[in-house]
Amino acid sequence: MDESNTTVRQRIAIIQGDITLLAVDAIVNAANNSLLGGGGVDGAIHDAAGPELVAECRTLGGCETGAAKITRGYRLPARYVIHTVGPVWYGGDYGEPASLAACYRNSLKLAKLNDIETLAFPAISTGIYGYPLEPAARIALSEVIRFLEGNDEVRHVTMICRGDEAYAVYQQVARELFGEE
Ligand code: AR6
Repeated sequence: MDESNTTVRQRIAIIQGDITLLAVDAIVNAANNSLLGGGGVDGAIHDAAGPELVAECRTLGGCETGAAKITRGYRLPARYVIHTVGPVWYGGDYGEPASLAACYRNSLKLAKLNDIETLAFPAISTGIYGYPLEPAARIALSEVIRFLEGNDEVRHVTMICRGDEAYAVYQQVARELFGEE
C-alpha cells in the first residue's frame, strides 16, 4: 500500500516480443466473446498451449467484453492464461475506453485472487479490434500503475509489445505517466 512511484515503476517492464514465450505465472489473452480462439495473439496462445486450452475454454460459457476468465496454461511456459475481451474500436464514443480499462482491472483482480505474482499483458484491442495504440497504451499503463499502487500481491507486470511502433508508444506514455518529462 505504501509503494512509491519509483517502486511501482520498477514493478513494470515494457518489452518487445512474443507473449507465448514468457515464463511468468500468467499471460493475458486478448480474446473474443466466445473464448474459443481466433487470430492475433489469441491464435498464437492457443497454438502454443495446445488443444487442451480450447477444451477448457469451452466449459467457461464465453466472456463479456471487459470481463476476464482464467484457465491453465497447458503447454505454455506460463502456468495460467487470463482471457479478457477488449472492445472493438468504433471511434471512441461507444464506451471503448471504459471497457478497455475494465479488461486491465478485471485481469489484475483475477490474478490477485489466484495468487499470481508475475503477469504479462499484450496491447489488448490494438490489433484486429482497431483501438488506436496511444490511447490504448495510456489506459493500459494507467490501470496497471493504479492497481500496483494499491496491491503488493501482484509483484511484477510485463507489458509486451509486438513491433517497434507499439514499443516506442508504450515507452513514451510510461515516461509521461511517471513524470519523467
Ligand atoms: N505476443 C504479443 N503480442 C502480440 C502477439 C504475440 N504473439 N501477437 C499479436 N500481438 P490482436 P485484439 C499484439 O489482434 O485487437 C482475435 O482474433 C498485436 O500486435 O491479437 O484485441 C481474437 O479472437 C496487438 O498489438 O487482439 C479477437 O477476435 C495486440 O497483440 C480479436 O483478435 C492485440 O492484437 C481481438 O483483437
